[in-house]
Amino acid sequence: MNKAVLVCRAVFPDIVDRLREHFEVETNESDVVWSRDELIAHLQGKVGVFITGTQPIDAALLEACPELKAACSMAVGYNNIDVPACTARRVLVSNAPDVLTETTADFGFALMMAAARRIAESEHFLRRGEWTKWSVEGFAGSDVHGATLGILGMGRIGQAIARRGALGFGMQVIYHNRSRLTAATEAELGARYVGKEDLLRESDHVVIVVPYSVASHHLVGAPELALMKPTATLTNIARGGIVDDAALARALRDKRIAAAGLDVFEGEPALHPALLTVPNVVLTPHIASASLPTRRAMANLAVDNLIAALGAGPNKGRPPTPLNPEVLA
Ligand code: 8YV
Repeated sequence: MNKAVLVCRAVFPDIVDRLREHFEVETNESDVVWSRDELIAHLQGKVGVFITGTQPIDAALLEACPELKAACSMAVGYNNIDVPACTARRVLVSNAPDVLTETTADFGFALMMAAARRIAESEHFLRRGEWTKWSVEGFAGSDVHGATLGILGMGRIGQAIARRGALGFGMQVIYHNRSRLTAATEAELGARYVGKEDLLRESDHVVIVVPYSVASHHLVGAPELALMKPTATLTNIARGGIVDDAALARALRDKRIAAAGLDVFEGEPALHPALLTVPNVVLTPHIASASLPTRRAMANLAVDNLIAALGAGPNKGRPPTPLNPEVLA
């Protein structure tokens, strides 16, 4: 009998068919968001699982699913996966880097521009039928071109945003990251390394692209917002929990900062209710990587990893983007 694998969420049928060439596949066509217990129940008898960025793959789940050998995610962020616990049980895990970098950077830039130029706020005004006359200061926001762009987190997506800012919009790019880029990369990007506090003080537009971890929880809260210029914007396309949403809603209400763009939220898909009451924030439902070609590329990469990790296909035993390649040894 073929090995059995599980696909946790509804995924492009033709991409799931690639798994059917090698395995018996259980899908979730109605796209139910399973609870942990439901996920564990569906995983019984499965050696592999296709996951997204939200299913928790941790020690307790592995304990309850002893046959599992591979968990392959279509997300680049993997804070839902306990990699050491997987390694300890010799479960191969993979994420989906690179394929979403440019699409996600496009979106981060768009969200930052929408916040700076008050696009969502003015559209809501128009839809409410409140536009009765043009006015000199109506929805006057801040400029993006020539402004100082502060990037918190300078991985692949941060660097792609830096290029857009420096090359496309003549921005001065500053960044803060756990590790500093090489001088050559800094020169190529036109980016200057600064401390976190200096970044918050100097930036006209702050964009957050750090991975979520205990260390980045509430990386930006009330004390950090207090350092920012009152004309500045804050954009978060990384993960909910990196920004203290309650503190941000207060800062937006009090005009401590001018505007924000948020694609990710603490406890999403729930939102902090105060965010819905402030007009100067653009809110989107975690869609930064959501172009059709990119979502397909992400799903295909997860499938490539799963097929190879389970010893099938042309790359058998050599998944392209493993997080714990040591389990393959
Ligand atoms: C995904 C993301 O849409 O890749 C990530 O880390 O946050 C998004 O691009 C989502 O997590 C896919 O599961």
